[in-house]
Amino acid sequence: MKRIMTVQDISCVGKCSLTVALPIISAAGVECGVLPTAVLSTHTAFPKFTFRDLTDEIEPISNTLKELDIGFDAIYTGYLGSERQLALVDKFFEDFKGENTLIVIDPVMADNGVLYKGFTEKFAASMAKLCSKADLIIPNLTEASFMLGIEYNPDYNEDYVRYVLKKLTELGAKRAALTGISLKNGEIGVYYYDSTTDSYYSYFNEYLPVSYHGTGDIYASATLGALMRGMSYEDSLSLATDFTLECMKYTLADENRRFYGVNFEEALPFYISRIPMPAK
Ligand code: PXL
Repeated sequence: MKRIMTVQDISCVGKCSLTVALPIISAAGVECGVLPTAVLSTHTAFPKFTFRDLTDEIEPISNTLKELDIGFDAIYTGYLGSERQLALVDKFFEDFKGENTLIVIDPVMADNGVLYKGFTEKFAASMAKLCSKADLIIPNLTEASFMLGIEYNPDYNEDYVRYVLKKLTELGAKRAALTGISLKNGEIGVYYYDSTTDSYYSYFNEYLPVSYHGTGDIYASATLGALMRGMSYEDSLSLATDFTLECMKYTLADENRRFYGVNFEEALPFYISRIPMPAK
């Protein structure tokens, strides 16, 4: 069985970061180690929240795992809260990157043209540097724009999306997938570029005129789970697109839905049904 390590915060309530990565990656049949970078009462879209930084724990935890000779088939990072954390995660990559260890970075920091609370353009530039180490990065167009230091352009066309993807891989990441891309009315999905083969791939599904928190984390977790189960990059990204849509449909159908996250739990059987089963 594959084992991965995911490095991101844990928000006690809010359905994002570790509270979605752990169940989704486990549902894929992959052991999910967790390195919590901070504990928050909720994610930062709530009107108030506590924030306990755990940066000082990262090094002792990684040193001890290293001494125990514990390795990982992938390292997946999500929401990281400071430049110091980026530096420690960089060191974590160096310490744990084996020949076949996949590095997947979701550079969580912005959406709809604006940075989330607490993030700066300087942080975005440092995140871009970390992304140079990745086998796959999964930003949205806002995050990609901040990392490239270009203006966010919501009126994009296909040529522009391809240009951004190429620029992202020129930062050093082998592959880049842009999420939330819509080139036709009524459709939304992913556009992907693999610099190792100089090839593009895109996949779209139904656009729903709603926006829910945490779907980026769900998307990245579902992609990683599928990749670890031997699915191709293209198939993993497509499955994550379909799964995220299912999560949103279950949420819309629930008259008691929470305002802060999606009903991903109800869509897990759909996700599992599309993952190749292991041999016994
Ligand atoms: O979903 C991304 C995310 C993760 N973790 C925390 C957040 C956010 C987005 O706002 O606040 C703490």
